[in-house]
Amino acid sequence: MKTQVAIIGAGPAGLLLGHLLKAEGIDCVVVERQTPDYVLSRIRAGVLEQITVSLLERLGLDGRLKAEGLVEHGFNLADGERLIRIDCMGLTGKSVVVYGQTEITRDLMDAAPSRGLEVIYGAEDVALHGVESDAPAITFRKNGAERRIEARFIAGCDGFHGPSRKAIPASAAREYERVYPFGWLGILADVPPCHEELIYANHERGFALASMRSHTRSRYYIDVPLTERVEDWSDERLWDELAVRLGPDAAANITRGPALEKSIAPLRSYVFEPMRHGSLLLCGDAAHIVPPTGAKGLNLAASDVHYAAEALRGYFTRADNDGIADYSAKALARVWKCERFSWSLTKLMHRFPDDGPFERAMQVAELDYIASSVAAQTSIAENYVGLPV
Ligand code: RFL
Ligand code: PHB
Repeated sequence: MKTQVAIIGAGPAGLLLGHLLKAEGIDCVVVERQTPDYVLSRIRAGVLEQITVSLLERLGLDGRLKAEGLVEHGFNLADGERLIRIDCMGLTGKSVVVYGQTEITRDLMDAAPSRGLEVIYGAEDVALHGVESDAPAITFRKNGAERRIEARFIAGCDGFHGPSRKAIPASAAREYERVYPFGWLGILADVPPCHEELIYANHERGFALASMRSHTRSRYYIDVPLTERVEDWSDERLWDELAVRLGPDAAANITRGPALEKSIAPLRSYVFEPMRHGSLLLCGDAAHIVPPTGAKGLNLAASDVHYAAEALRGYFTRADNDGIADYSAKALARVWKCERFSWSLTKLMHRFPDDGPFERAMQVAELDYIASSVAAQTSIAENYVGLPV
């Protein structure tokens, strides 16, 4: 089989790229290891920047997002009993939208057949070939049969553990990594949110986040040591901990309910350079990971895909190779700024096991400064709603 772009991974990055290319008349195929149900069962991001919303809008796939997404004009940083509101709309004129990654993926998946986007699920042992040539290929097994797709480009949208990044020789690459000494334990429940806006809390017992998916579905997180196991956290224990960490006002409004999902995700900062090698372009978590504190992972995947789609459009419709040549530098410039923001918000809002009184004093001083400075709040708001693409 031959196509113009072979896309590995049907997460948000792969599906968005597939739809954008199809909309430009560029031939592509998406190859995914898992089943559609498995992909949809992963509970992840919830906060969308304008770039992510506008890509769905451009594709005409924003119907449900417009109807069901919650527009958030601000969010809150809690420190003990103090709540610092970051008025994103007032400070930047922009907002974010709460709409689950699961729902975006579902919308993109559901629209694929009618847009002629072929997605091959259940592809085993996907391997990349000839990425340094102008005629790369991918091979895989599906229902026991060997398959091969020849393409002009491969888009590696296969997340942090996929094979794409590994197809780039170490001698041509550089990795940057920071692993954090805790993970986030998340709970999803069909209960109304405790607050109309998100609350990120730094409490002496640790971090907590109150988020949501709708007026009737809440998503909460606390940070836990990496040695912790989900089985040790009954719903009741987790609700008790959230009530303490989020502070008395939020606690008074928490509605408890049985967990629809509960899981622990490790926190990591990671960047792989370059994001293009020969005919292989990396997009999303395949090239970088941010700790979830800034709500940037999915949105960075969207901005990568935007740059990649532009570059591929230039190549196929105008025989212009400049976009492909510039893709890595352009994407990485934005990636590093989002890495910085996610890292700094993580440092500000978590109690690290090695931190002493000095580090805590620095957090308090920074939170005091943020509480009293419009400039500091504007800087946070500008990053949170999304830097320009
Ligand atoms: P994905 O979503 O991991 O999709 C990659 C796809 O590739 C497939 N794959 C393969 N396919 C074929 N062959 C192979 N060998 C393959 N190996 C893997 C996988 O099955 C999968 O379907 O990466 P993508 O598309 O780059 O999307 C990135 C986002 O998923 C991620 O950055 C966000 O979820 C991060 N994130 C958040 N981002 C935000 O923007 N806002 C948030 O509020 C937010 N909250 C979060 C988050 C991530 C979290 N976790 C669990 C890591 C909260 C959490 C808890
Ligand atoms: C979520 O709702 O899952 C969520 C929201 C904000 C974050 C991370 C995760 O920073």
